Amino acid sequence: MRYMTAGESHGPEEVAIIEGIPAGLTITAADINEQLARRQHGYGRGQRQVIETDTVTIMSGVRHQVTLGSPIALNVHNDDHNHWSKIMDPNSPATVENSMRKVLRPRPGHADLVGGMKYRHQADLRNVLERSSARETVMRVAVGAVAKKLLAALDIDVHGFVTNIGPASSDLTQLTKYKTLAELRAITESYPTRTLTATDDEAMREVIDQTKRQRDTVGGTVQVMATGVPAGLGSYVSADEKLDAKIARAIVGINAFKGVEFGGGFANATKYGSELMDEIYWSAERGFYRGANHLGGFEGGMTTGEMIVVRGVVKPIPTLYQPMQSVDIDTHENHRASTERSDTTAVTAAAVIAEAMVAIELAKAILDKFDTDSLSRLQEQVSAYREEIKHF
Ligand code: EPS
Repeated sequence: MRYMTAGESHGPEEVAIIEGIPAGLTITAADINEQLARRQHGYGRGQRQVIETDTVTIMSGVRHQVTLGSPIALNVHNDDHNHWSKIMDPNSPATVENSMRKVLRPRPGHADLVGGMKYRHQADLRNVLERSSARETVMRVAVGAVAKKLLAALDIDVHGFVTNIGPASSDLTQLTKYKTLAELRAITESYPTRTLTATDDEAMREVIDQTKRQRDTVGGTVQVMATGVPAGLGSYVSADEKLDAKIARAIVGINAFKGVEFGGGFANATKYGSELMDEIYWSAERGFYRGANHLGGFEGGMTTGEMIVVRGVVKPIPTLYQPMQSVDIDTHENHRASTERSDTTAVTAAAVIAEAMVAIELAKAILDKFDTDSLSRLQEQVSAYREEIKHF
């Protein structure tokens, strides 16, 4: 399975093509739209989300709600394009009138300056920011929705939520209350900050409100968990086959993500080996299993069969209403950076995007190992494999 996205933030459409999804998977636009709505709704988003109601059109690869095995093409219209149709017009040459809203004062922390240098976009850094905008993540969530449907057909569930926004952290001890991700999902999706408790939600909303009053932005941390993942996805044999490494890349590849950890993560650095390794047990019902999950479901770049636990760190959005020191790329004079409309925080959306990226990497790993032509054959193979390792 592979995919590619295209689209500029204020261009006409966002698009994606996915190749390698087996035939026979039921998928509808409603399935995808449900995930797109989750990405849009979250505390701290800005005015753009009021303009957009992200809805997908399935252009190919699905017939009568079932995948054909051919490439699946998806698109999502940018409603805001109506306000930008001249500025983003692909067909007419640049004129004074359609080159308004030029960006010449790069924002520290954004791709503006280096992207301009790299692609020689000297006339207008908008040529950089339109694609580097996190608007593109709408398509990663759409692709992730397809991946999640495939995983659900194999009894694998994936869920992302918010563990921290600025100084407000969620109470992770609450996690032990939930036996399934479905139970956890019902809770975290009920809070506007997509976190674990009403108290955490209130504290996080207060941080966001305060940040907005200060005309600043704030980052945070998100956690993704996956259950039902069989042991042995990924491989130890080569560095680029390690599935935790692929997931790490996918997480840090999300706009504004600057770090990733698995299980106990960076805190493991202060532990002794005897405190940390997940001891091995066996029962006739479960086969091999672990007494704990400090390593987040991975050993040797392979899934252990325990829950996958991944966290990603999201930096604050670099577009500030109180812009920082920058330099005009035309005059080389000191100036405040350009301001664009922006969000106070996108951490609530980031949890949904990280969930999509983990789902995509898990789906790819499954399709690397098993049949990719037909869903029913894939299901047969995965269930035979589960039986085999249970009796190892
Ligand atoms: C973004 C800037 C804002 C966000 C956008 C990401 O867009 P605009 O400049 O149009 O206000 O709203 O995110 C989305 C549009 C989205 O759908 O998530 C940026 O610079 O990254």
